[in-house]
Amino acid sequence: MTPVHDIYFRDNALIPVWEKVQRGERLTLEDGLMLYRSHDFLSVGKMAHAVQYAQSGDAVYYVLNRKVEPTNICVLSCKFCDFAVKPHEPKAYEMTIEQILSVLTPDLHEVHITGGLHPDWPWEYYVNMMRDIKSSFPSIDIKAWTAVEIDFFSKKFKLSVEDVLLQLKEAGLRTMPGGGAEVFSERVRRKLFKQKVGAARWLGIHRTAHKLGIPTNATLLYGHIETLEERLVHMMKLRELQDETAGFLTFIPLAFQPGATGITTRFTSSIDDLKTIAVSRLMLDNFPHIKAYWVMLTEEVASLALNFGADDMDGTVGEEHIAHEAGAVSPMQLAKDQIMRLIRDAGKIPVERDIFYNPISLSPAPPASRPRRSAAARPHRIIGKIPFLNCEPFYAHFSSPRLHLIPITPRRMGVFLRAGFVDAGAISLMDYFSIEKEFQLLPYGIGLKNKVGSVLLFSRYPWRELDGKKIGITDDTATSVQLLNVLLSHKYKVSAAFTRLHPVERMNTYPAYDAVLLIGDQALQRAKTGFHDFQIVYDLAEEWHAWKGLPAVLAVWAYRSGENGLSRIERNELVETLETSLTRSEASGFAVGVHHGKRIGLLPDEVAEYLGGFNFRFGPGEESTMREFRKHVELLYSSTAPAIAAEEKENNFGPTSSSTTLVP
Ligand code: V47
Repeated sequence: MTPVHDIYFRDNALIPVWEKVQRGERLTLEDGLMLYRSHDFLSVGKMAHAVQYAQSGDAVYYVLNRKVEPTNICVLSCKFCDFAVKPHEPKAYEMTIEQILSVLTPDLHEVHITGGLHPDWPWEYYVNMMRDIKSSFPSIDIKAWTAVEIDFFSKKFKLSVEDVLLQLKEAGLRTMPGGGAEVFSERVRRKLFKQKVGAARWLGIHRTAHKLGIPTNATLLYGHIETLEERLVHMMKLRELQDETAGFLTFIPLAFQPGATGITTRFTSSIDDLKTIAVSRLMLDNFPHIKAYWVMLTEEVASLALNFGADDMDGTVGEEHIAHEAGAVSPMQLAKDQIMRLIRDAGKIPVERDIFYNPISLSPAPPASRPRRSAAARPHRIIGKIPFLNCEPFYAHFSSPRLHLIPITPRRMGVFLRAGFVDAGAISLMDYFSIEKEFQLLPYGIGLKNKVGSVLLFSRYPWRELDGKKIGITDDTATSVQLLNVLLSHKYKVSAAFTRLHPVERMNTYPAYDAVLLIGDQALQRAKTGFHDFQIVYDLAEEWHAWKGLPAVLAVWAYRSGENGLSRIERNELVETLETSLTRSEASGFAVGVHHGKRIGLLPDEVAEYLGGFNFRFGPGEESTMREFRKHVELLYSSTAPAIAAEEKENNFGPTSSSTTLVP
């Protein structure tokens, strides 16, 4: 897939909007209207696709999931809803927890639970449901309860929203779906769903969830009586909350299925569907993902949407009732193979994910029926893309028909390279040490000249007082953890207990720790916003540099060699692509990172200063560091082999790994 940087506009009025997007400037309501009203809808799609490509490369995410609607009995009577019924109606149903468990299977990674607001069920039913699912199916993560349901629980059971969420979280809830938002317009609410929560309450509940470490999704129900302005105001309200909390994972435009409501008799047009995907990708510049929900869009439009800004296909779903009661023409469920086919048809790479969008497996190969090709003629090579600002210069102008970019966190890169899912990438130095026999180095990587604020230890104590203390460590990369380990053990001669931070815990305030190690974007964000209880901030690159007189090295570029590895032509193509991207990024004064910087709250000057502090091209200094660092790590390994082995074991594909204690 070629990135769309140059667009030939048929509607010149779009050009200033495109220039704004390229400069990383935020779009206004008027810009949104211009995008919606333009006749040049293919250019709007190309703009959105370029933004999507810059964020998620060629990846399109799907999850093996099952939708469960425990009941259709609902105390509300929203005019647009064909799903809800009253208890006496023949179609009314209620599922017991046993019935819910009976539709789940261990191969799933997510269950999506939402349904009617039942008048009689007790609070224990909901909490026990979470607990029983988690204990019966540890590999299934739970996405459950819309803000409307949380509001209902809070009022009915006289608990604060915070208590409701905390009890559900404690019982196993991981994320919340985005339903119930409808359109944030009082006018529409009064007409179609006047008993339901309004914008302020919906947003307030999601804000609370985010603060408690529960990421959530957001939806927009469009294609009924709302105006384009109302759709855009809705997006802008979500964007505002996302600026504050960064807790939204994905945005899902839901195409209204007319059913028998009489509100409208028409399904939304495919053009409106694709425009809404594209406009939301462009307006919601701080949302990581946009979902093409095939259940409401149909398979065909969902597949098209993957070239109009969407990078998320939801999942296999199982049974779905809300849209199908309203006449949705899509199948009730999609098999994994069919989802992968729809993604490949769009020219993208299917990436199976867990509930937090961590990749579980990649399927780059063409369908099995195709004849085998030699390694040299492989149609795809997968290049891992570390989704941190400090790696942006490698990918900002990455353009190659055969080299496909897939975002992979540093922590998973080693695993994916080892498993053969990925052919090359910037890999954590520690991971490289464990796979170096099958991989070759390229003269690129992430080296830190001195102090750049990319690997930070936020501490309540000075170095020497950290002896015996508890340190929460990033689950992002092994190298920064071992760098900390080396500094503690060999420079300061102290020993602390490391506990891996749970991914959800990252949003919290970490009261249980004496110090916390964060890297990359997270370290940057925390350094900027401040971390109340951690008064001291140590920059580990600065510490290493002051100690050794050498740059710190976090990651190295490596590619698979040997029989299944990159051919010489492919290797050269990769080097050329990286070199071009780096050169252009440097020449632009690292303007390439502005967009990414914006997403994590950095100004353009701060981005340029930050990126200017790295060595992306490696020379003798980095090589010396690699040798020196290896010596220190070998010394650590020889004294702490069992603890490190435990960490390696945890480095698997599981959905949510529990924390492991490492003793340096
Ligand atoms: O809130 C109800 C909508 C939502 C109709 O978070 C209808 O990953 C279309 O929120 N036509 C529930 N939509 C579904 C939902 C959802 C779906 C998939 C993924 C996620 C996620 C969330 O469905 C309701 C309402 O807005 N809805 N009736 C209808 N006739």
